[in-house]
Amino acid sequence: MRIEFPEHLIWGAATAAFQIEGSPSADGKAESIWDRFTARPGRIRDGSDARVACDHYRRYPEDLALMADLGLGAYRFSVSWPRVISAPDRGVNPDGLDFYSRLVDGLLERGIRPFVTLYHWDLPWFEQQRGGWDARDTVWRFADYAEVVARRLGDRVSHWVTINEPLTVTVAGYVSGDHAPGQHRPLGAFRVAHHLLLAHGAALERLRALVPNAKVGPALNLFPVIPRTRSDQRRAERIDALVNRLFADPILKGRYPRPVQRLLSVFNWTLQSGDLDLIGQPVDFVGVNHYSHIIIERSWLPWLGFRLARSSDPAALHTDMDWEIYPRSFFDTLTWLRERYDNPTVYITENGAAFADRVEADGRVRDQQRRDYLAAYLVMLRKALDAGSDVHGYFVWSLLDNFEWALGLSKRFGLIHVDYRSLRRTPKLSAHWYASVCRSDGFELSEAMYRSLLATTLDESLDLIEEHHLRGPAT
Ligand code: IFM
Repeated sequence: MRIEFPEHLIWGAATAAFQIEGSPSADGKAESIWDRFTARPGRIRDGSDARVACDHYRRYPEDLALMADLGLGAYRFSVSWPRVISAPDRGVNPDGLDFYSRLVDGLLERGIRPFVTLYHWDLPWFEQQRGGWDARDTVWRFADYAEVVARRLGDRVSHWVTINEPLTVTVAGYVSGDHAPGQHRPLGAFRVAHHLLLAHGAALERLRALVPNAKVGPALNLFPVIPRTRSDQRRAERIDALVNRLFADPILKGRYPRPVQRLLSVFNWTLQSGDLDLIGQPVDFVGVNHYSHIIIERSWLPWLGFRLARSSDPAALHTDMDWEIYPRSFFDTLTWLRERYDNPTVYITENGAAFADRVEADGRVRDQQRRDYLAAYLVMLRKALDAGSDVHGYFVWSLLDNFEWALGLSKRFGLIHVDYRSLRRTPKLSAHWYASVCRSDGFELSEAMYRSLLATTLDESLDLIEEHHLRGPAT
C-alpha cells in the first residue's frame, strides 16, 4: 500500500535558534530571556542549559550537509532577535545578521527553501527589562527588528513565520511560569496575548512593504478539544475559544471569539481602535504546529476542567512527552481549520514526537516508533488533502535532537540524534525513512507499520485509515 502526496507539497524539517545554536555570546549576541531563565536554579528539569545545545552556530555547515542528504525541500529555522539587535534601540549587530545570511545562502545552494521564523521565544533580556510582552512598545520594537531582518534576507527568503505558538508564550511564560520569563500573572495574560497578536500584524505589515513576494503567516499550535459527553459540549466550546480561537479568530476573522470577549473587556484594557485591523490583515498561510489534543474533564469552574493529551485509556500510547499518540486529532485540526476559516493555505510548520532514543552498539538509532508516528500522521494528512484541505508543506519537528525548553536536553525530537558530549550527529532510522518520503513524495505502508498504526489510531481513527485504501488489518 503506497501513500502518495502531490508533487507541489514541500517536505521540510524545523528547528529554533535557542534550541540548537549554542554560542550565547558569540559575535556580540545579547542575552535573551531564556539565557537568564536557564541560569536560574531549578528552572530546567534535568539541570541542563543551552549554552552549547547542538553547537549549530559553529557546526551549521555540517547540518546543511545533513539536510541535503535528507533531501529536504525546505528548512524552517528561527532568527534570534538578540543576535541581530544586541542593544536597546536599533543596535543592529552585523555579525549576528551575517550568520543567518550565510545560512540562507547555504540552503539555497543546496536547493532547500528557507522558511524564517522571526520570533521563537528568545526575547532580548533588555526588552524584558523594558516590560517584555506586557508592554505595548515591545510590539513596535519587534516590528523594527523584523524590518532589519527583512532588509537583509528578503532578497532571498520568501516564506516568513511571524510568531511561533503565541499560546505557549502566553500560557507557559505568563500563567504557569514554566517558560521564560517565568511569571504567574494570569490576569495579565490577555494583554500579553494581544501584544503578540499585534506583533504578528506589525511584522506582517513591514514584510509586505519590504519583500515583494513575501508569503507571511503565524505558526499556531492548534488542539482539537474533545468533549467526553454531550454535557461537556459547552465547556469544550469555551475552551476551544480560549486555546485555539483566541489567536486564530483575530488573525483570520479580525475579531476576538465571542466567548472570550467579556473576559477581554475585563482584563484586556489595552485594546485600541485599529488594533484588530492590524492583526486581521490577510495572511498568505496559516502555520500549524500539531502534537496533541485537549480532553475535557469535569470541573465546577466554567473556564477550567481540561487536560492536555494524557489519556486515561489504558490502551492509549504516549510519546516521551506524555502526549497521547492520536493521529485522528491531526485530521480533526485540519478539518476545523478548513471549515471554520474558509480553507486557508496551510503549512504544517511542526509535527513530530519525542522518544527515548539511543545509539546502539552498532552505531545506529532504531527509532521505529518515530517512523511509525510520522507515517500515521502523514496518513491523516493525506486524508485531509482528500477532504479538500489546502496544505502546501509539512515540517517535521525537529531536524536535530535539541534543547526542549524547561525539559532541557532530556527529550529527543530529532530525525538526527545528537550526542551532547561529542556533538556527533547520527541520522536515525526515521531520518532515512523521511529522506525517501522527501525524494518520492510518499511511502509504502508496510505490514509492520500498519500494525503499529492500528495500535496508535484507536477507535474512530481506524475507519479513516481503512477508508484510505486499506482493507482490514494485515494478518
Ligand atoms: O520544542 C518545541 C518547539 O519549540 C515549539 N513547538 C513544540 C516543540 C515540542 O515541544
